[in-house]
Amino acid sequence: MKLARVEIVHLAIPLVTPFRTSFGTMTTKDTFLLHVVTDEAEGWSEFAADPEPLYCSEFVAGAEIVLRDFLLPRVAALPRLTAPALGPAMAKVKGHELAKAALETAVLDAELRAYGMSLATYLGAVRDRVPAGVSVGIKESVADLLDDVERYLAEGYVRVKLKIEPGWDLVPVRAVRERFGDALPLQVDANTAYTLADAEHLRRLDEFGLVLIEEPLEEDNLYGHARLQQRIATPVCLDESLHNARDTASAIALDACRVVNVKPARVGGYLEARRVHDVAHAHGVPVWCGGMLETGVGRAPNLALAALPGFTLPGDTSASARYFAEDVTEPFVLDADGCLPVPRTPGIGVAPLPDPLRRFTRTRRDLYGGREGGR
Ligand code: OSB
Ligand code: MG
Repeated sequence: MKLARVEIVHLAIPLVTPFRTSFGTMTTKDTFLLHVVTDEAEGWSEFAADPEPLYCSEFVAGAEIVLRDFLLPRVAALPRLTAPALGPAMAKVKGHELAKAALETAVLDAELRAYGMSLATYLGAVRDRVPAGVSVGIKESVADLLDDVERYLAEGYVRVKLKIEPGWDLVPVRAVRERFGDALPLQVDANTAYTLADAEHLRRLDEFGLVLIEEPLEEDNLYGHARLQQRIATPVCLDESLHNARDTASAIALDACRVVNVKPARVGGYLEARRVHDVAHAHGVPVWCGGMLETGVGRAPNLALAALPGFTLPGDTSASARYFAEDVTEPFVLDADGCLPVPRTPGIGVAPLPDPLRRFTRTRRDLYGGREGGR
């Protein structure tokens, strides 16, 4: 394939309900799609981070510059454009995994469309549908939280994740356990809000039989997570700390993580995400697919990944209606067993619908080729 044009499409889509975590509150999904045009096919992807670097160090405006000035010139210079060539071509640019993932995914979508192969088949999916969990934000009151969890369970979600932070942990977890019982698969996510000094406090979560506690400590503290794991029975799961397959292997070897949350964007794309899966699976460590409140463009490829054999726990990929009244793609809908279908048409299996795309678009610019910004 040959690269003809790369377009960036900034979107803002209102969330159906504000999503509060220990790092901030989101009311709108405000990000960009990448649209890659080649001589053979077109591809789409979604940038996973937000306008502010609060979940991770990357952010929307910074990623646009990184793509335009550092990643696209290297990728455009490839003699043959193919997704597996992108990682090596971009390797000299340090970090910026989420920006790299966006470019690789759009190229992979185009490449697989040209071949007529689905991403699920390409990655090695073994399932046609994947069980859906739901991530529930921090609420104003426990009563509000119980109402939300009740509604999600009625909709069919098979496991619940509660966002926690100091001051919103034992009480909401106890309330959900008491109301919905011990059989509910329940887990928590702190998004780095605690320190190792909180170990005794976090140990009090052990009595609730949680599936896992996600990213309790600092992003760059594998050692601290290993120390914490020695003091608590709840399995530690890492999200923010894992940037590639190698540090996943390190974290497993240190016993800093007994469960792995794979977010393809956080590890630089689907090819590295598959390697993360392979490393964890080879060690018998359960893997699940995380989310970033993606539109359908970001959710579709996550469903393909979550269909791999090592994904033995339900992930955070929820139905479209959990996020948006209207999505930019055809909506994903839960089936009667609380599962979402794995897209099976070529590439990522979805593309933005022209009408919602137009209405949710704030700006479109060419980052490569086209009329502006071509080089
Ligand atoms: O830490 O998993 C996280 C959303 C945005 C940023 C970080 C996280 C999350 C979620 C929601 O927990 C996952 C989803 O429903 O997409
Ligand atoms: Mg997380």
